[in-house]
Amino acid sequence: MIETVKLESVVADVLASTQVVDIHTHLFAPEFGSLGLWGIDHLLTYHYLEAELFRSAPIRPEHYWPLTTEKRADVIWKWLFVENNPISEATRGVIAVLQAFGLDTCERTLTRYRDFFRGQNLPEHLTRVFELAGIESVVMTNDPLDPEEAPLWDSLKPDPRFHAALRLDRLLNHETPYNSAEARRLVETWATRIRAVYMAVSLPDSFTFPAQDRRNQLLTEAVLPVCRDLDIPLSLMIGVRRQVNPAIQLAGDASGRADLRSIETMCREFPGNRFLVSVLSRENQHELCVYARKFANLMPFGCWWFLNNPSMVEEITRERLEMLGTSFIPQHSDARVLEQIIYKWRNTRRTLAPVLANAYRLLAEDGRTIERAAIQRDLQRLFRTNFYNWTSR
Ligand code: RAT
Ligand code: ZN
Repeated sequence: MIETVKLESVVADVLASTQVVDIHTHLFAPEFGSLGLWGIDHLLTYHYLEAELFRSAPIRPEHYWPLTTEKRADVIWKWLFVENNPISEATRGVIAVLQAFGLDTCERTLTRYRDFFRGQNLPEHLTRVFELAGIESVVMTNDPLDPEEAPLWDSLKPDPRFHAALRLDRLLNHETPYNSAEARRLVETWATRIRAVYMAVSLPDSFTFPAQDRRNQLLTEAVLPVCRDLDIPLSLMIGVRRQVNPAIQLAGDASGRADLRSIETMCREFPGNRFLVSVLSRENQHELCVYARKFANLMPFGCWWFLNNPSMVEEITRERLEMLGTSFIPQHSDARVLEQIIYKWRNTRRTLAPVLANAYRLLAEDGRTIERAAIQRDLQRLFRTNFYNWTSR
């Protein structure tokens, strides 16, 4: 039995030793070569930091984009790390990564950091990064219509620590020549070929289902039947408003509240399908939990993108624990640059330890004896087996 005052340190300890599955990232296995980003220049030119740059530096987007990646990284370091204190979540993350490698975090220029990353051998570095992050495996984002990525699959077999996920944004959100039968063949061939653990699409806040549009038709006639036949979930990431400010490129997307009655309809009308769902708007979080209580084929996951900040993660996870127990997946990293998994998972553990400990404290106060083994079982479920049970049935 654990004394109440020790709960938080026991939870933190169990969390630290739980090897998580990172169920949504934009990372690539090393076999994909230059598609996989790592190192200081990519860490600094992450679009979360680019959005912050234009608020703190006297540089306009049209003068930033023509620069090389190294020059962009120099500008970001100067304005967000030297001229200002890096206290935002995304900037602090870079500091945490440097510290994890034992580097001085106060350099005025990037020379030493560049030397360090240039000196790393990728396979060993990758293993070290996974260890530092406490990660067992990650899920990539694999777009069958990406002209750079698709041909690579002809000749490669990814490192088994990287699972594939078939991303359908181009197919479902862009104009493409595929009719339903062709789309069905495309997703079936690709999901099988890359052994996709799920299919995924990001959707605008205006997404409605059912509706008389091409996206609905392809979902109903191609994507959902193939997911059901292959027995894999469909991941819906809802609430992104793409390119509200195109001048800042990838950093120019925003969020909006969606009507989650679409989720209700899909879960009810397609009981043979499973849905992983993440919503980008804070205002949609509670109703997502309500729908998850109604439909066992709905798995809420992650605190996505603008929600991956301690204040939001704390609030959303507390609500999910209260409403769903351990039947959800608390977080994914959305990392685009390898080393980001170090800080993103460190922050997740740091934020969630007190939230989980508080749930156990309340339970202890209400009369249940809390054992370490029971905490271990819960955390395994939250961070690993909810995902495995949903994807490898
Ligand atoms: O969080 C991000 O990096 C976004 O740009 C998106 O990639 C988002 O996560 C997505 O998968 O659409
Ligand atoms: Zn993403």
